[in-house]
Amino acid sequence: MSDKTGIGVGMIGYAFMGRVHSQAWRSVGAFFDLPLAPRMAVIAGRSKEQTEAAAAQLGWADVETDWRELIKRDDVQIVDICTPGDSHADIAIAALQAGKHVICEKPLANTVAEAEAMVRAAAAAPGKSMVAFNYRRVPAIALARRYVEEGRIGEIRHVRAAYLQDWIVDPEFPLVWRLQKDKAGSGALGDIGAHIVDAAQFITGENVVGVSALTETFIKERPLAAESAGLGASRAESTGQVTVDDAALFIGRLSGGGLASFEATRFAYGRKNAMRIEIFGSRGSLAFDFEAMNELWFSSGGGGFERILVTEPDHPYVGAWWPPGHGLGYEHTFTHEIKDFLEAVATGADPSPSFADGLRVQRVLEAVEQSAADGSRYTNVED
Ligand code: SOE
Repeated sequence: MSDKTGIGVGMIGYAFMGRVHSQAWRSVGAFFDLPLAPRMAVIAGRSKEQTEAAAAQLGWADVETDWRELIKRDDVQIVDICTPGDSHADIAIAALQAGKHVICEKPLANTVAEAEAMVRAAAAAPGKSMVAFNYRRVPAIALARRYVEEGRIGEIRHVRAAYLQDWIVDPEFPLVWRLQKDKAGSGALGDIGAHIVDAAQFITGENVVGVSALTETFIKERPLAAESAGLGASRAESTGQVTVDDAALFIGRLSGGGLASFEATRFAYGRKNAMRIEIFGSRGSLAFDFEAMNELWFSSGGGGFERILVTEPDHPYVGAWWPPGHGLGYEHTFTHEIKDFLEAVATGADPSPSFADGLRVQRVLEAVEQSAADGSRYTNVED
């Protein structure tokens, strides 16, 4: 008989993030020795039929079609928010005020104002809260953080970060919610740019304190997704305006005096999920590419970079899984963040990254949008 204390989980959303979070809730207890045993009590979605199918496929015991009913339930102590950003604030604040613990997908919110309200609610609530920047839990990125903390990199001079995808290069790709500002808040900037801003701040321990930015929307009109096009809609009626950025490029200063460059684009044809970061310091450098996520490259200056295969038992999180050399994947990073969240809930510690960390990222995103909008630092090159 397990002596673990059970804790009920209610998840809202069942698309990509819902599926990968479900994998984390299912697997965490099998690989990590935790004081709490999560029970996958209920999943919520608007469509009863689709939510019931998701519950059966993903392992949830019950369903709700209104998130407000989910957060009222006595069998839910943790609320896991896997919805588009336009609902993060409403759900998280209501769940915290109902005394629940909350883990919320990134970006924390669609605006700084929403993120500030979430931080206030978290500070006033008994429950614990975390924003799900899962790349902090890639063993190689956690090892990079360790190297910086150990002083192996020295003073940070440069951060070069890029998050390159190509899933919307086809102009016929439909106008999904991620391409609509009212739902997503922004485009590549908030979706994948948020990850590299957080990763840069996490690894270096410093903040981005100022930016100068360019954004662009390459394809400005797209076909509406079939269900929203309407029967018999003509081509003209069945398209919609893209209201977010397709790409955001920005440079910035770091709180320690270094310089940073960031690229977030969904038009890097051939790059599928290339989240890359390089840290150049006064004593050493680091390089990481998620498309080779079990490797970290380190240089202490002399003979260039050495490859570290981050699969040793003393590397962050790795010891819970497989023998050296067998490697981990994208889904393991979510199991790691759920493990850390459950440990924090069990011990009363504050989970990291906190909602305040999420607000810090939101402030950078807002500064990028302001800079790109007024173009104040952009100088035309005369012919
Ligand atoms: C974008 O398509 C996306 O799903 C992001 O929303 C996730 O945060 C990232 O981990 C993978 O790509």
